[in-house]
Amino acid sequence: MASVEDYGDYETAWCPGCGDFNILKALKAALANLGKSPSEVLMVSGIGQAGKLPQYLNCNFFNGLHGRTLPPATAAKLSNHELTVLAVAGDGDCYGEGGNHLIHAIRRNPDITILVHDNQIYGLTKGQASPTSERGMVSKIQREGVFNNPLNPIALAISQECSFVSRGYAGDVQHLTELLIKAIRHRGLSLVEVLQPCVTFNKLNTFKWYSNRVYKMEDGEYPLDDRVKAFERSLEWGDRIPLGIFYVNERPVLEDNHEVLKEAPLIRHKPQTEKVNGLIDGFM
Ligand SMILES: Cc1ncc(C[n+]2csc(CCOP(=O)(O)OP(=O)(O)O)c2C)c(N)n1
Repeated sequence: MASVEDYGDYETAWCPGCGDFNILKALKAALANLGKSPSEVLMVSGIGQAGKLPQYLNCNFFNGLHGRTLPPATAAKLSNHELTVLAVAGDGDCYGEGGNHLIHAIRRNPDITILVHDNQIYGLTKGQASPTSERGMVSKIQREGVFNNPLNPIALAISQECSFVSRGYAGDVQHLTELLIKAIRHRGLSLVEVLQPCVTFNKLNTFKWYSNRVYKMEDGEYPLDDRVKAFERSLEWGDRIPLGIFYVNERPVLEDNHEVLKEAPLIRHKPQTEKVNGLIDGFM
């Protein structure tokens, strides 16, 4: 049995009041609820305030380059598919620098969960607009307001038949915990997009702004494998912002396609030195 305490309680470098605290809280609660012990869990992150999250959890973690969260997470899952692998990223990290990796991870469908702290700003580098910043939002750099269209990550993920697509809110820990439990349990790539107010640099999308808009969709409002219905719902943004599971698409996961992984995780296979040397000799 695992408990929230097993995941530790560390001092953080986040600003007081940051939405990240509640995401950490929800994640610990979800992992404990699933009975996952820290040794069974691997967190992978890139760079950013969101990317620091694994450093505040007592479990295995790998901290890589900005935007490169998904490739090492996928590689780790293929090396030891018995691990519960979570990739943690900010909106800049996952949708900007790492946007290309997101698209290809969706195609490959490894059994990992992507947890995106979407504060609609680059937090660590002090408040430049990100791919999800609203048009017209004034930032320290975009003095006349953002010109570009924001990315809709939920619509993007559904359009590419991502295996599990959901949205939570850092202002509702209970709901986010439930979402994370379902996402981690789901076999296949699970996107958990979390609306996460940045209290220091995003003065537009505040806790109050979100709390006045978000509402929870009920599971079963429409069949969750109905891509067109899910897509319609994903376009809802403004006065009302839906939270919950948008789309579930059961499809083969990356690990299942590799014969060699059926015997045992790669890390338990004996090195086949002779065979490898033979292959190398063949190229000489
Ligand atoms: C390739 C690369 N580009 C830019 C940077 C500079 N950089 C570090 S963190 C960051 C922004 C992080 O924003 P986000 O991913 O949204 O996470 P947050 O800090 O808001 O949680 C940037 C631009 C970098 N380290 N590497």
